[in-house]
Amino acid sequence: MKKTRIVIIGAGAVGSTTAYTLLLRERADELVLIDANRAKAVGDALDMNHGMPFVGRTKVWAGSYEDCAAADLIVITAGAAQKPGESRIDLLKRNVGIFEQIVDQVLRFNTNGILLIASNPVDIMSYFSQRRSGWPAHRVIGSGTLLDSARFRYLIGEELQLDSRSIHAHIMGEHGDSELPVWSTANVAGIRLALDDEQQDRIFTQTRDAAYQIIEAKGSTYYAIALALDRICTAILRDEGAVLNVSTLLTDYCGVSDVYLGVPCIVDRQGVREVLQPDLSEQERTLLRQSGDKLKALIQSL
Ligand code: 6V0
Repeated sequence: MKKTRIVIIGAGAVGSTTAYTLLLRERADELVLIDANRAKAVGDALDMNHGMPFVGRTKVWAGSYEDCAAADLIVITAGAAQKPGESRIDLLKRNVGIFEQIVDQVLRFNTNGILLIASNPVDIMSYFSQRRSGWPAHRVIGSGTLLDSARFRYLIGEELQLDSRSIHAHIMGEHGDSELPVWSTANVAGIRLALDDEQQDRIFTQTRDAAYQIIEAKGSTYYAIALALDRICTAILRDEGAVLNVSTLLTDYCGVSDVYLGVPCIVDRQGVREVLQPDLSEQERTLLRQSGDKLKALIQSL
């Protein structure tokens, strides 16, 4: 039996927490950590290996790009992160430079895996990685608005005193300031949510601005994104056909084309098997187009 291998490039706060989450949940046979700061990757691998008697079978090591050869999934969490007051877009130029090197290195050793991008601005970094790699878009996936949708569902759950897993609600568009809440389809058991305008505004504002609040408080966000990345990895490795709000290349989607945005997708062993188009309201379609236009303008400015 072929061993399942996940390579994580960037063993910073997000990368190492993701590795630890995958380890605890025994998602892969092999986890490889790669970082420009090799000592950090070596230290993390050692630290996690010392926990093996408590968790079991996963092999973890600090590796090199050659290890990408046998990888089923390559998760990129490397690069600059937001500082207090910075938007995700402020990271663009720095992270494009870093991604040029990383994607080229991966391509030397792997041509048929799946790239899962988390570094910000995640939609543009995913678009860039797809273009640079030349891989089919279904195999280059961004974490998109999966985390934002989880924040949204959590906050709605708190408001209605319901388990967030029973809330069906989506954030779509950019993982960032132009994202939009899809209230028109949000439901519990097929019943529309009983939330007034004030509640909706407050919940969406808190969702959209959550990262700013956490970064102000403790410097970076990593637990929830690690769980979101674990969710995507699992959907892929177990061929689940799960519907997740990941970032994917859009073609004539509510009038949006040639840009990556977070939308509901069916995710399985192929990566994004199908892009789903919910029945959005006219206002939501307009907001989605505006989100796409914003990112396209930024891509053109590169
Ligand atoms: P961090 O803790 O600074 O870690 C970044 C890591 O990348 C460091 O260990 C660096 O050494 C490493 N690195 C830098 N350049 C390279 C390179 N060329 N090759 C290999 N490794 C390199 O940042 P943190 O982990 O907090 O954030 C990483 C990225 O994830 C940032 O761009 C964040 O904005 C982004 N996030 C994305 C989220 C999402 O929902 N998609 C959520 C949270 C953070």
